[in-house]
Amino acid sequence: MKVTVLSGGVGGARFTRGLLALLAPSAEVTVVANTGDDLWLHGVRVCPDLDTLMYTLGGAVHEDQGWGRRDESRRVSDDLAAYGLGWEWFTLGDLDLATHLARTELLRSGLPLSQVTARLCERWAPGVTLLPMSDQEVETHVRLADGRLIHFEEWWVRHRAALPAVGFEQVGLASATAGPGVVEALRDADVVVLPPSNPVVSVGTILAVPGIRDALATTAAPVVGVSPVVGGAPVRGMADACLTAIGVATDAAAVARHYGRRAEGGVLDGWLVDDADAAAADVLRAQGWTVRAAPTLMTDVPTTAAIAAAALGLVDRLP
Ligand code: GDP
Ligand code: FO1
Ligand code: CA
Repeated sequence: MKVTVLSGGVGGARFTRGLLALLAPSAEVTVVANTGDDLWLHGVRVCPDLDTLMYTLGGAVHEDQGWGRRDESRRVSDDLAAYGLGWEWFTLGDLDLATHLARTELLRSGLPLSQVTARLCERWAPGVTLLPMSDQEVETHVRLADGRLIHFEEWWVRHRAALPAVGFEQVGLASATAGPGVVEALRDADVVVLPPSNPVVSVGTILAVPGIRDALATTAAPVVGVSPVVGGAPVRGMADACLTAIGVATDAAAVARHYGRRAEGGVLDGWLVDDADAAAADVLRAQGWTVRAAPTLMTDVPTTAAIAAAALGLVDRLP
């Protein structure tokens, strides 16, 4: 079975880990990763969601943080701070820095990000084909209510998304194309999954890359999603601030409508919500949606495998 997942960082990576536990070794899983969080720092290219996916699926992630490496240290970061360089609120760990140095060296040698990612994955063996959404640089910036435009990571990490935002701009999007293998991975999949990732700055950014939304709308594969909002709130992080910035309510039904049903020009065929949102499921079902309510808190790998099974199970319920 070929499954293609559109993923941000922590949520998408944890979901994919469960999906692999459910399907391996028979399935071929391709993950199309958001690269809108990416940035240049100290002259190295940092790709947060690609790295969270690679580390999580490669067994090296700092589990509690959800990003960066286990057994990390910060000697270099602290010493850079002594020079007054970098962002004191954004730590590049010593081991993590090796990944950024390797990636930057390979990029400087002329390899596109997709080939660089494949090369880094030779070490980590994530068990999936990990594809950047684009080989071109696309960086999410946040349009603040006061008119300023700041990089997503500054808004998210420094300000914890507390500065009122009125929108997001993917700088570089106009000249970006879908990365190698991405459209094929959507076209040739047996199922496409939108995991519990940030619907605005992760999945939304991927869908904004020219060619990707069309591939999703036209693929023969059923497309199922898992709500990243439970009981009217994000499970972790500040996706509510992202949804509010674009005028979408933070609830499981509103996020589904934001993605849209494929029969109405959207991207979803089925939607999995948490048991806490059974009422939202009823509302959507009454409007023709194929929806299921189940436990969706990814507390451990077996639980997440069951969530992945519930999501894939939506395919059997499609009209
Ligand atoms: P990020 O890049 O680290 O922000 O990770 P993602 O883009 O993958 O987004 C994480 C999103 O998934 C957040 O909006 C969370 O609310 C949601 N999420 C995280 N953990 C869970 C979970 O266990 N269950 C569900 N349903 N959603 C989750
Ligand atoms: N998140 C933080 O909250 N604090 C950090 O200092 C931090 C450093 C960092 C370094 C490399 C990297 O790949 C990710 C890092 N993150 C950090 C996570 C970052 O916020 C991610 O983009 C999240 O997934 C948010 O989208
Ligand atoms: Ca992210």
